Amino acid sequence: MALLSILEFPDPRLRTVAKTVPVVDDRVRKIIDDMFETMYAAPGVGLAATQVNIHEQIIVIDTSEDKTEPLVFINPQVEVIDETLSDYEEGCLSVPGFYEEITRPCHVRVTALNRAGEQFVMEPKGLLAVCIQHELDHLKGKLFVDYISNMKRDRIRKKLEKQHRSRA
Ligand code: QAP
Ligand code: CO
Repeated sequence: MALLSILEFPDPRLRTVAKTVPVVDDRVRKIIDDMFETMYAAPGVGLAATQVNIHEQIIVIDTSEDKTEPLVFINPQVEVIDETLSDYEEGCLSVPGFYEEITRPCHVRVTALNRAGEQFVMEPKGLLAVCIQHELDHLKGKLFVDYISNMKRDRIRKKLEKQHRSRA
């Protein structure tokens, strides 16, 4: 296993649209294992392949309290079941240190492949539903800061750019 480095906003590579995974083989399972290691180490509750500069449709999530419920979503499709909106204070490993209330549909249906390449369906609500929508956005090159005002996003961008300069 290996720790992967996480791209940070406003890195333009975070805007890449991910490709469909053609076949779920050992190459893909190695990426998944490295993504879990990276997410748990952070620590985080969700990570999309885009964030580690791999532009394929792969998401890992674990929203459980004791970090014992790893979920893998390959080539995920999301449909809204209940359009009722709910707010959640979201963060992102690619936007470290910043959190904002984001409004999204509260109940979705997700169809995806698991790490064995088998199709499954889930109908999450609550944090898991939020997390899946957030991670699916990454695969489309979208970030949670795209939903907030330009002024707030610019402020976050400037602070992160300053941190990146002082790190270089
Ligand atoms: C996405 O985010 C998410 O700023 C996953 O300094 C988050 O795991 C979806 C993290 C909330 C729904 C609700 C963020 C770690 C982790 C930070 C994460 C940080 C350290 C974020
Ligand atoms: Co994120």
